[in-house]
Amino acid sequence: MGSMDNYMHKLKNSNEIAIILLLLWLKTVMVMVVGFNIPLHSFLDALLIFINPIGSLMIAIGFSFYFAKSIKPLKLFLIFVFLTGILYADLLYYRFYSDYVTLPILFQFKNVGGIGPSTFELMSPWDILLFVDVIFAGWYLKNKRRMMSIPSDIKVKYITMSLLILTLPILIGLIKAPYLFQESYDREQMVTAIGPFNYHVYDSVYALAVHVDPIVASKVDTSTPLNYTTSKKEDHSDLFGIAEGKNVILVSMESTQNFVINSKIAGSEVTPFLNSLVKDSYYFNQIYDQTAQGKTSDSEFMIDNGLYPLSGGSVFVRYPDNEFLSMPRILQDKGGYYSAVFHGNDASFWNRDKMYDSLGYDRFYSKKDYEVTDHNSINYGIKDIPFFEQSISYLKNLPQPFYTRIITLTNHFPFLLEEEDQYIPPATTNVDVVNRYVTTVRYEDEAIKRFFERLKENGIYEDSIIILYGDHYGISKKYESGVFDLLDMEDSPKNELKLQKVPLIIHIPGMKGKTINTIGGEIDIRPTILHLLGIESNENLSFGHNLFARVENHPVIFRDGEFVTEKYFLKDNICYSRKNGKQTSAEKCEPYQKIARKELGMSDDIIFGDLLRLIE
Ligand code: GP9
Ligand code: MN
Repeated sequence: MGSMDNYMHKLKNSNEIAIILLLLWLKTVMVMVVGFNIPLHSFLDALLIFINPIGSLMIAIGFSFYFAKSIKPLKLFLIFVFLTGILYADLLYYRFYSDYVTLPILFQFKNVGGIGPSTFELMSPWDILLFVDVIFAGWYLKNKRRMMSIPSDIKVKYITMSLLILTLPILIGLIKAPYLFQESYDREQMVTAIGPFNYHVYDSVYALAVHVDPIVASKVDTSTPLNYTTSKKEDHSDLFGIAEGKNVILVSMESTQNFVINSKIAGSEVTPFLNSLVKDSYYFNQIYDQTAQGKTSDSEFMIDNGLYPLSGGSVFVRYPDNEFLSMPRILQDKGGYYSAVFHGNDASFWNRDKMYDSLGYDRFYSKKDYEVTDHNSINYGIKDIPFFEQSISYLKNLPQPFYTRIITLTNHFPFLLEEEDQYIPPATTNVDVVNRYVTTVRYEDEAIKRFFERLKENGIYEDSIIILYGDHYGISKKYESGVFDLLDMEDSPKNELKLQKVPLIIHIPGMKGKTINTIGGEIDIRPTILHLLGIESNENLSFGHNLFARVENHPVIFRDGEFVTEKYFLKDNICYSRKNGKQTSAEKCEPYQKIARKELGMSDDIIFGDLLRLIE
């Protein structure tokens, strides 16, 4: 009779576990399918999504009894709330970035303020559905005060079973994507295969483990990337050395996408100045945003170093103590250049103050160097017009030749601007963010126009080359429908790729303009500048290519392992023809995927292992 009783109790106990597990499983699957929009291309995809949360949820729920004699209802409830919280945080982050949170990004929130005030905007009334069962679970568990003991043998069996269930989707995931772990930067693929909870565990272990690398790295580790980068095929163009000894002024145009160039809103140009400038400049109209979670700082990192950004977090925040063969160093070394950065935000944002030291900058003009008032600032800080005005007074006194980067700020999400600063009215799509975006881009355009005027007035223009580029997308996927509406384009993979383009304008006073449709990315900006300055660049450990003679068929690689070439592009792990935007056979993309894996892997090794310190 006693053992029957015991059995009944155990069954009852497992009921609580089963109910909590069921609720969490349902929510996770819902979030994956509805929230993350994970594409279900095959039966395997569906199977994976259904089974991959079970093992990790079981293990987590088990913490309600592993260290006690019986299930602790309060602990069980707290675990339930905690996991629901993680799911919701993932969902909010995904809504804005179309990406998954990584451990490093959590640490960099202290530098970047997270998604801050915009978080509220990302919430939806439907989200309440994620929380209704919390009340039910609380009520249900509250009435379960007396829990029976769970003997150790049951615990062992529970853990063993959980681990087996955990392994199953990983094995299936590996069958589906054999490079799952080598391509762990493809977070979409990871989360689809192993589920959000396993992914967080993997990501945390990975982020902590890579810190060990520099200790074991030695000179031999540098040979692979060194051989690879020095054997890059690079053709010279007749522009080599055309700007030798000139000042270099790079203007980072915050969140500026290529589609704004030459587009009109109700008859008014969004970028009248840039539209006229591209006629007198080398305008590259097929340049893709390659940044990842480090946003602006990732674009800065690529331009100064010719290395890829990290998959998780910003190099500025994670590896500021590394040694770098940066642009300021090369230019100082080969041309006696003075180097400076101008940016109106706090010096510590993106850890810039620290990183600029490591990159070898002579001077960083940050917020404290500007006169910033309530009236002349908005959103992240000083508005672009007063920012450029005040920057000029510093710029004109710099020792020449100089290498400077000027980072604008006003055209930043959520694109706020007082009416008096709006040169065109907002657009009229059904997405407010997009409607405001055109007004802040137009303001930025005005600021750049005035900046050019000041450069001329102060005699800097003639002796300089000016390179303007969009740092990354401004309109995230969540709001993209507004852009499609604005441009009267249909939402398709090919058009999504189009929106990933950022403008790159290289203005050399006195040179005739040309629109160049070579494909490229931000990583190619550095070798292109070096080429114009007449500096051989392929001996430097960098992955970019000179855009004036970029080797055909070399992929423009994105941080998630996807890419674009002249003929093909890979999106959501589907291979498309670039010409007609139609799906094509996976084999067409495979050789490029291999190059992407190789380059991203080598670039990561250089950063994780701090390999540049080992090069003479
Ligand atoms: C902040 C500015 C914007 O200083 O660089 O940062 P972002 O969010 O675009 O990376
Ligand atoms: Mn930015």
